[in-house]
Amino acid sequence: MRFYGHWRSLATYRVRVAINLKGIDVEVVTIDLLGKEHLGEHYHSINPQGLLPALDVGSGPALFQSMAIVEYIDELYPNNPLLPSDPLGKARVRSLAQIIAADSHPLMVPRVRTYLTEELGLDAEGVKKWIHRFVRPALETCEEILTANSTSSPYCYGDTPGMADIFLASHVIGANFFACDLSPYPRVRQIYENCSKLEAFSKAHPLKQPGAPASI
Ligand SMILES: N[C@@H](CCC(=O)N[C@@H](CS)C(=O)NCC(=O)O)C(=O)O
Repeated sequence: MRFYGHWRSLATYRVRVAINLKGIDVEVVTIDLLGKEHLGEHYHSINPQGLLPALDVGSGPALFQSMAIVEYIDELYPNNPLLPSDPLGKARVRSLAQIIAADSHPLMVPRVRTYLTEELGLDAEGVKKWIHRFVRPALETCEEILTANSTSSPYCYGDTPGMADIFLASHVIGANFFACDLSPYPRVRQIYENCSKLEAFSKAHPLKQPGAPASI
């Protein structure tokens, strides 16, 4: 399988963690997000949406959308399951992941930030304010849900890391990139710290990828 991504992409990070948790080998291809390579003709032929990541599975069109890719990998490689086996557990994990993937992350992606600065004239402080405005509600909701679920489990659901943890971790990393104060979210921070102790998560961190700066 050929995996298209970029160090700066949080959605790429999610799939990278899933690949690491499953212990599978993929060919990694970097698409230069900062140089706008994802908007070029070559990448359009791989993912017509022009977004990272994408996974070429060797037959038919590549897969895109991190959640679909993570679930595909999970079904293909049943070791270290990323979703619970029961329908209710699955729905709970997907709900939490969607809070991040569908309702918060899309408001902080490069195309939105570019529009805010280039079309609406916001400066860096204005963009940061915007991002905090939309990152925080997801953190607040996750904190509330995860505290109500259980505070004894090391991860979002149960005793092993799964898809909810992957998406939550991507959001914490994004919040850190934009200097969002995480102190009001102790349960979220605790789960993120637990995940970060695992090599699958730590070695997938955006700032540990080739081409990434030491800090942002
Ligand atoms: N919902 C998509 C999000 C994909 C997405 O927005 N990716 C970002 C990087 S994290 C991207 O390619 N952005 C390009 C842009 O905004 O121009 C997923 O989960 O895969």
